[in-house]
Amino acid sequence: MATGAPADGIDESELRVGSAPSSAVGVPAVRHAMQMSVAQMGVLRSARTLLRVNQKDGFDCPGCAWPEEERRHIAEFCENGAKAVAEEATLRRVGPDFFAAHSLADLQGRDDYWLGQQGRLTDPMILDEDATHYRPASWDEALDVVADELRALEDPDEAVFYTSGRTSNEAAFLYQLMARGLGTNNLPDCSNMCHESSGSALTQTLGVGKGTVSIEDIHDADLLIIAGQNPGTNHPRMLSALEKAKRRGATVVAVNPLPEAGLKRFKNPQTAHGVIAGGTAIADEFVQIRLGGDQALFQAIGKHLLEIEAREGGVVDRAFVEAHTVGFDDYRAAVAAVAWDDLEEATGIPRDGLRMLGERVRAAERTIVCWAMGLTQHKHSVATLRDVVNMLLLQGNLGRPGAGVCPVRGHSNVQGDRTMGIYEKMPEAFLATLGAEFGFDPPRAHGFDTVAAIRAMRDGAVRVFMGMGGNFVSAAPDTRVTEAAMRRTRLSVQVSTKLNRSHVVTGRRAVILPVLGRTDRDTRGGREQRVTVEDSMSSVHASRGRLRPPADDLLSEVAIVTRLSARLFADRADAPRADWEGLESDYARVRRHIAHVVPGFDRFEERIEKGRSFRLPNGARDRAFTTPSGRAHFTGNALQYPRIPQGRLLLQTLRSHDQYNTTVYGKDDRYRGVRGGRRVVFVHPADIASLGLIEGDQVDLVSEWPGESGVVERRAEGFRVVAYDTPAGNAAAYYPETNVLVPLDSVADVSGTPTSKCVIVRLERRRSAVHAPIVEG
Ligand SMILES: Nc1nc2c(c(=O)[nH]1)N[C@H]1C(S)=C(S)[C@@H](COP(=O)(O)OP(=O)(O)OC[C@H]3O[C@@H](n4cnc5c(=O)[nH]c(N)nc54)[C@H](O)[C@@H]3O)O[C@H]1N2
Ligand SMILES: Nc1nc2c(c(=O)[nH]1)N[C@H]1C(S)=C(S)[C@@H](COP(=O)(O)OP(=O)(O)OC[C@H]3O[C@@H](n4cnc5c(=O)[nH]c(N)nc54)[C@H](O)[C@@H]3O)O[C@H]1N2
Ligand SMILES: [Mo]
Repeated sequence: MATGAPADGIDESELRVGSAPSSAVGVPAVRHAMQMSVAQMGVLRSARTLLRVNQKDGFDCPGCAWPEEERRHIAEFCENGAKAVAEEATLRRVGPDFFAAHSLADLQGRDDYWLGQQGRLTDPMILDEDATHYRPASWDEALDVVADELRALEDPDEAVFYTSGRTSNEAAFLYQLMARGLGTNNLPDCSNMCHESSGSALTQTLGVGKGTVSIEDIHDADLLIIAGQNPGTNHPRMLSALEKAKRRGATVVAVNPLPEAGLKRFKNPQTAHGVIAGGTAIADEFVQIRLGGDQALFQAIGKHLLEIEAREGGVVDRAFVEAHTVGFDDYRAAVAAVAWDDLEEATGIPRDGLRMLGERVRAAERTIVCWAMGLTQHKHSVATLRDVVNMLLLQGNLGRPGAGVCPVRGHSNVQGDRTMGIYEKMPEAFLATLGAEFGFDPPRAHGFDTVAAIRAMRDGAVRVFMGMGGNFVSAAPDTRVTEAAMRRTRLSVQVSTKLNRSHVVTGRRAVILPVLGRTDRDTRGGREQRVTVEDSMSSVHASRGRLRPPADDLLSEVAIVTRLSARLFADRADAPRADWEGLESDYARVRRHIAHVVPGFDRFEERIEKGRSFRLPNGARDRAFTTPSGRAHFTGNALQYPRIPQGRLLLQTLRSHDQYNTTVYGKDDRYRGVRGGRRVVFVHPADIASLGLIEGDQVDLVSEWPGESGVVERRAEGFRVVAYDTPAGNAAAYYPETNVLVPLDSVADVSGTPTSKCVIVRLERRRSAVHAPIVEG
């Protein structure tokens, strides 16, 4: 039985490595986006579709969660947003014929790229026990199979309801209601693997687990620190905002082990300036930090500021600290105790450089720190982010214009899903209100997050796994363990737009429920419905799909959940009471319930009319901190950073320019100079030499993790070594091919996020290695 991303039979003979470009976006980006769009959906549909992205009364881009600018370009458009749209709006189809032609064994041998390229799912499909093929089913049969299995559970905690972050607010709200109606809080989500560390750190210190800045704040900041984020690929529209800030005089500092193209120079395809001239150099300073060195970096800045404060004063915003914070002394003691030698060792940056950065921060009037996965996917991520907050609090850089924290979210509605209650430990106030609204008693015991869910599945404690979108088996860590865990369930159910590995590595039985996507027209109860989403800056707005759906009787996520709920709860006295049919035929009725249950959504329907949006309350933004003390919390954190054993490398797993998480659009990574392959590992030239390798060698990546009875090894096979500008000792390779290396037990303290940016590996040269040269002259 095939396990893990299949390595054998993958042909990467076309792999070539050249030099990385010195700028991002520009005209080539538009050309690449158009090529892919036209290949997937033809010329007319491409034009019609791309003009609707992020326009008022259009649909929300399924790409990322970066907010729209107030004055929108005709096409509020970016290359990777266009690719995400094309991927969904494709004219290719996966229906009963496809499944008849491809056995499960055949599909298991394919990689994520091939699976994703096959097109949109059109029909409910069932995989019976021991069957070799999926078979088509009616909606009623498919939903009955799921409902029957859920009703047969002895204990509702034997079910797990996963959510990926594209799900609309309306669907997410009903989905969590269904899980809690059944009696479980087992609601893991992609956020557990993503920004959970941000949520944990910000809730503790600021009282709200979200960012505090608006897009205007970005424009108005005079110092922007972009740490652990690759916006040129993953949030390209953010570059326009950074460009605007720079035109107003802002300084941008990029903190990253890799010199990412988008951070170096940005050519805005929407301004003549960007196309004709050389574009804007985005980062004024590039701080090439060692993997996991960020806590040290922010401590160093804080230490510098406090040393100057002690000598000359005038650095710390005393009035703010006095009136709005607690814990200042703890923080001061912690950074006083840390040695400059350790800060240098952890960051790889000499103390002069650290102090110069401290001077930049000291001189700035308004500072914002933006971050993404480079800061959240480490063992000490929560402590790192607490130290980000500490640094900002010193100068009162919270709750005033042009200043604050900006965790840049991934999936387009991941933040909204959490607001709607997709969380294994929602607070009592939410649960009580939910119970009152629907006349039932929601469970209070905390549920499983993603890693806990995998453990429970592995141990045979879960009988039904349901995924509302996403690709659980590929996105989760420790692929072999996760796949075996999935196979122990009795039934796995995927609500999906496209085929992926979670449809072919399944429970004993499996159901595929195909679903409408963000771009598809959604007609229910005789009228066109819209849904809502929340962006990275807590702004909520409507999204309405316009395209003809891939199949006529495709259901929406909302309809799938209401129909399942009706089946689950019709004859149960202790279940939530709702008019399931009515909710399906009019999503405004779902929004009315949301308005009653979720704080900040009063007059919901009215506030999203005519393309309007509204921002959710955020105490920290107004210095009304919603912590128990009513103040922001400084914290004293011991310095942590990864130690790399002799002869080993520290590996980060990251995204190429040609993928959306586990959806691989193509095998190029233009901004890093890679073409035609993904099984590459980026290594510092000195490490290549000291490990006795040469560039182009084929190696296995072997991770080492201390288990109960000695070191446990995990292996990802057949990667070509590429010399790259990364700190010595640090390496990088693509996700999800490398998820097989991330041990399930290697998680961040407090948040439980898998440490995808911090895996100790050794490189083992393959004996039957391929030696064809890959480097272009
Ligand atoms: N086109 C496209 N857009 C996307 C996605 C996609 O896959 N494709 N995914 C979406 C999702 S869900 C998310 S969460 C976001 C992800 O957005 P990113 O977080 O930008 O994604 P990654 O590719 O994981 O990149 C991590 C970045 O952090 C750097 N880094 C790694 N470790 C460290 C460290 O220890 N310190 C510092 N300072 N930097 C470090 C890496 O070099 C890299 O530049 O993007 C979203 N948008
Ligand atoms: N090693 C490593 N692992 C990681 C990461 C990393 O950086 N390194 N990053 C982590 C992060 S940040 C995240 S967010 C997770 C992502 O984890 P997931 O969100 O689970 O994965 P995706 O690849 O985004 O899911 C793609 C699938 O979602 C389905 N889909 C797309 N649109 C829709 C829709 O509108 N509705 C429904 N119902 N389904 C839809 C399609 O079937 C598609 O195949 O992965 C995590 N895993
Ligand atoms: Mo994410």
